[in-house]
Amino acid sequence: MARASGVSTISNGGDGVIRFPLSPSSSLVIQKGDITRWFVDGSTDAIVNPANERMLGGGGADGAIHRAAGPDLLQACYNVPEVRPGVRCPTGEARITPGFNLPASHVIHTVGPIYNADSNPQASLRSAYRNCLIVAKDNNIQYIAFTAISCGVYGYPYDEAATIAISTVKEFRTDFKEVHFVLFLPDLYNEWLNKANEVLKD
Ligand code: AR6
Repeated sequence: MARASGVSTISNGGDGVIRFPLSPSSSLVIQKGDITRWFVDGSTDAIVNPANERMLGGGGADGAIHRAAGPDLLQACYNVPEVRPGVRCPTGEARITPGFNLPASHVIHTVGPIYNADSNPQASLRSAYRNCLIVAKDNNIQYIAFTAISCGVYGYPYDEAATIAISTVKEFRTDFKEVHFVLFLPDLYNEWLNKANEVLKD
């Protein structure tokens, strides 16, 4: 099992589940796995969907989340008003819907930057994480789980994405009981653990 070092961590004995304290009342949890199966209490928990601006499903995690949530999620997405033709959620923003058949109670949809097409991918990625956390707070979410936004189809380099993801979560260190990263790929999981050790050491 991967081991974190450098900051105080607790493993709960699960498969690669590593916990980093963010504050006396809040933890960052990094784990391997499938985000569609993640939940904590089914009422104050949310998973983050790395969507596209249309917000009507797609491939990658977005496709998996829609399949697991069922057709009501697509209907709820249609009901999110367009801000301009074909755009329900501009890059860097976030929208919330129920989770329907998912074990988690809510889905927060966000759109990360397409790394090679965005004029400032760092700012857009930070904005995506930040707006998810703001929307979560506004909806009394206590537990939130992210994938690695933009690190699949959208081509964001893992190293830079991990630094932005973890440093943005750190800004909200007292606002949630737990912030999770549920990572499918071993390379991403290892990158996130390394960066959590670096970014959370002071
Ligand atoms: N659980 C956890 N992580 C997953 C899962 C899963 N079930 N499935 C994929 N990942 P991506 P993006 C990881 O491509 O780069 C869609 O078509 C995956 O390994 O889902 O933001 C949307 O509709 C990767 O590390 O999102 C958009 O058009 C991470 O999730 C576009 O892709 C994100 O990869 C968004 O691209």
